[in-house]
Formats: sequence, C-alpha cells, structure tokens
Amino acid sequence: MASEPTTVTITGAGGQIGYALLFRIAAGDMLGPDRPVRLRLLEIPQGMRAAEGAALELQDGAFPLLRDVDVTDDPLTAFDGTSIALLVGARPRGPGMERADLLAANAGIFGPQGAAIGAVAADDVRAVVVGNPANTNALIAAASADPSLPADRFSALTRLDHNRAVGQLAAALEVSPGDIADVIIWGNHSATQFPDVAHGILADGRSLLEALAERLGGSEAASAWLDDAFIPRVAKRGAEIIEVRGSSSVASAANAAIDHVRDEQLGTRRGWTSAAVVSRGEYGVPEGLVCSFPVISRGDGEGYRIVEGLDLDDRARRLLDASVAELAAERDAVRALGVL
Ligand code: NAX
Repeated sequence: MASEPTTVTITGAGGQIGYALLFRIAAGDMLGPDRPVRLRLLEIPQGMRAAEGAALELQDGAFPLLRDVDVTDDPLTAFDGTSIALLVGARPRGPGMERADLLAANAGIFGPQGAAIGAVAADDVRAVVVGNPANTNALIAAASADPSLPADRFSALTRLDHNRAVGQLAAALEVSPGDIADVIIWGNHSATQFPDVAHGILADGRSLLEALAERLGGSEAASAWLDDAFIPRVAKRGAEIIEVRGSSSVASAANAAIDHVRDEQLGTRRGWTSAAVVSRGEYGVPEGLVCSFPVISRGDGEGYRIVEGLDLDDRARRLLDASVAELAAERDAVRALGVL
C-alpha cells in the first residue's frame, strides 16, 4: 500500500452528490485499494453542518484507506496541496433566473476556485467540474488559474451521459454494458449533446450499427431508433430521472464522477470513453472551449488525450456543430460579463 495519502478535495460536499461520492472514495473505488486518501470538504457556510455530519459518518465507516477529513469554507485551505479536485458545488438555476444570471453566479464560484487551485494545489493537480453548466464552469476555472498551470488540468463531466448511452444500448441489444466499447458523447453537457454510436463495437466484433440493424429490422429502422428514441432519451435522461424519482440524478452522477477520475488517473481500459476537455482545435472545435470528445488515458499522469482521426459524416458534423455553437455562445456570454 502506498504510504503517502493522496489529497482529494470535494466541493459541495454537504450536498446530495457529495454525500454519494465521499463514501465510495473512502472505500477505494476511485483510486484503487492501495492508495490512502485524505479528504478535504469545501462548503459555503450554509452547507457546513451537512458536510460536518458527513465527516462524522466517514469516521464511523472506519475505512482503512481514509487518513483524515477536513471540513472548511475557505477555498485556499480546501485546495492546499490537493492532487484531485471534484468541483461539485454550484449555483442552481432559480425561478426567473436568465442564462446570463446563472453564468454570472457560477463565474463567481468557479473563478475564485480556479484561482485557488492555481495558487495552492499540488503540482500534479487535476480538477473535474461536475456543477452545471459544467463545461463553461470548467472554462472559467481554467482561465482563472495562474497561467503556469496548464488549462488541460481542468475537465468537465460528460461521463454520466456516456454511461447513460451505454446503458440504453445494452438494454436495446440485450448485452452487458461491459460488452460495448467506443461510444462517444460530443459537445456540451446539455440537451444539445450528440451521443454518437457510429464507431461503437461489441465484444463479439460486430459494429453497434450492424447489431442495431439486426435487432431492429434493418439499417433504416436502426437510424430511426437512434434519432427518435436513443439521442433524445440520453440527452433528456436527467429530466426523466427527476420525473420518476422525484429528485435529480445523484448516485449515477457520483458513480460517473468516480469513473471519470479513476480512468484519468489509472488509465482507460477497453477502447475510449468521453470527457469534456480543453480543445486545441481538434475536429474543428474552437481552441479553448471545454468540449466533450472521445478520450483515452494511459494512466501515466498525463491525463486524458483526445482520440483523433475519426471520420464524421454530414449528420454527425451538423450535430457536433450545433452543440459547439452553444458552447461558444456560453463562452461569449461569460466574456460579455467581463469574466474571461
Ligand atoms: P445539491 O444542491 O444537493 O448540493 C450542492 C452543494 O454545493 C450544496 O451543499 C451547496 O451548499 C454547495 N455549494 C454551493 N456553492 C458552493 C461553493 N461556492 N463552494 C462550495 N460548495 C458550494 O446539488 P447536487 O445534487 O449535489 O448537484 C450538484 C451539481 O451537480 C449541480 O450543479 C447539478 O446541476 C450538477 N450535476 C451535474 C451532472 C453532470 O453530469 N455534469 C449530473 C448531475 C447533476 O445534475
């Protein structure tokens, strides 16, 4: 067992996703059974009691990998020496709140947090933004950190969308989710995202398109299912969960955040996954936007790399461009507020 604990900071730790994350991280689900962790929980003053209560329960879990737990409302304390930051706490959209108000409120959270990470985190720090609007919050955090910290240390979560897509395909094809590889979520973590199965393969070597056509009675039926059922269901799954469960996605979101960090730190296993990372112009996405791409990690400390060279047909190009246009509009709205 590695003796030096890894410092992990969770913001919004007193909230729902925070509560679902903490115990799995302490149990070793994120970094493996041989890496002890030190947890730093960041909250705002109103959330401190909830986070302190979670810290009491962590103690009661008697986790062998858990070294210590600190609860604070000071970002400089929370990010001091941290190697992994999960930025979950965000300002939700309130009644009558316009998009510009939402972006401004979150810029007031993710700007200072990005600056604090740049100032006091460990040299190897990597941060993933979960709090919405996740892609643009990550863009703001990266832009607010000291320029000596590369922007690609910040990413945003689209792994929940990716896992939702795999779950839908597994149900339609009656296979295990583990048999499905190389699905892609392109674009923004929003209703404009493009879940793309054109490059996907099954463990038996068949392409996903071929298997869907066999299952649904031809390639036209498969295309209709993808456009009319699959894409809208994945993109609107969050609303479906709220309607059925009476509350937003929590355990599946925490699970996806753990998958994102685990694969980034330890390496992707079979094929690629999806994550929103800083574009350097790949696939024509404007440089600097935090956009979801197919990514792999070798687990060598270099984080996620974009899988390049995939062919996009006209339909895929159009769907990716529409989501990227939304990301560019969010960036422009933030610029208009004088944040970037
Ligand atoms: P909760 O409202 O239960 O918890 C949020 C917590 O963050 C609260 O305890 C609050 O006090 C705290 N907080 C607010 N501002 C803070 C700040 N400046 N510093 C530290 N803590 C702060 O929400 P929860 O259900 O946990 O969801 C958290 C975020 O995840 C939301 O923005 C939500 O929209 C987003 N989601 C993102 C997903 C994704 O795939 N990227 C999926 C799930 C989820 O919808």
